[in-house]
Amino acid sequence: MLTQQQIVRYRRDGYLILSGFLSHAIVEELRAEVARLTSGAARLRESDGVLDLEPSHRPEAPRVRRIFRPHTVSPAVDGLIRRPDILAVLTALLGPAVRLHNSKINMKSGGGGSAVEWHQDWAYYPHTNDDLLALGLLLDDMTPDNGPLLMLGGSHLGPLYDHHHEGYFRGGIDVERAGIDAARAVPVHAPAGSLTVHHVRLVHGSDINRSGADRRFLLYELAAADAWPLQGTYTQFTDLAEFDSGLVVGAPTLAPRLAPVPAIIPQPRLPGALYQVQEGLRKRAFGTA
Ligand SMILES: O=C(O)CCC(=O)C(=O)O
Repeated sequence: MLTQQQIVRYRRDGYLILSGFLSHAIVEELRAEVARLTSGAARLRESDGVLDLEPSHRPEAPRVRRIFRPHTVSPAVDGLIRRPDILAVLTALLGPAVRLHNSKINMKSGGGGSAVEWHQDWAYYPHTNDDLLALGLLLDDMTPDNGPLLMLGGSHLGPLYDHHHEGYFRGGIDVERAGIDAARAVPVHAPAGSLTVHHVRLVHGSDINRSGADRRFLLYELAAADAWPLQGTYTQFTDLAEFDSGLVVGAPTLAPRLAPVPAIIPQPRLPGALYQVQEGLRKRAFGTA
């Protein structure tokens, strides 16, 4: 359960860090799932529907950048988001009905695993209201040198920044041009098993992994059930049954709640998900491997 103080802090800062929320046994179970899901990487020459590979990947030296939608291929990942203690966090922040629309595991391998350039998730998937958040589970400690998540407190209450460059949606913010003081971002330094929560409009990013060990981070993207995705964004579904099957708590609705929120259309877009889209950014805030 979240305290009233934590809820107030989330509304003010746009993020929470819940240190040591889950046990070591659960972290171990999920690490075993990561090992299972990535075990075929050595057979891949290029990314497929489940594994996104680092540019430096070679079949003889496999390097996975991201596991796409692990909740669809791992009962353990799907089950975790439905735990009563996690649902209590979600309903405290999003209301009584919550839908899971995506999940991912960012692998950030030791020795240069990819950075995530500054961005707002909202730029990728605007909805009719902004009661959306990402809930993250640290599968490894986040430390100063392994590319910890960086959160720019309060930025969820500010503007939606430009994520286009040279006529294409590139999914990243030029913080200098936007006048953002990125130096005041708070790094998540917390042990494996900790949870992070960040608001969909919060500016965040993370550097490459400069340590020798992996920094694996499981993220779930969640929405209030009455937030309806705008057409042509990164939230995709085939039909209403599939859309509603994402509900992790509460009842579905056919009545979207319309709020006066800013939006940009993440088009024209290039193929691929975040890392690939951001590769097109000419100016990068973080390093490349
Ligand atoms: O893995 C990270 O450090 C950042 C994750 C993130 O912002 C994303 O995948 O959208």
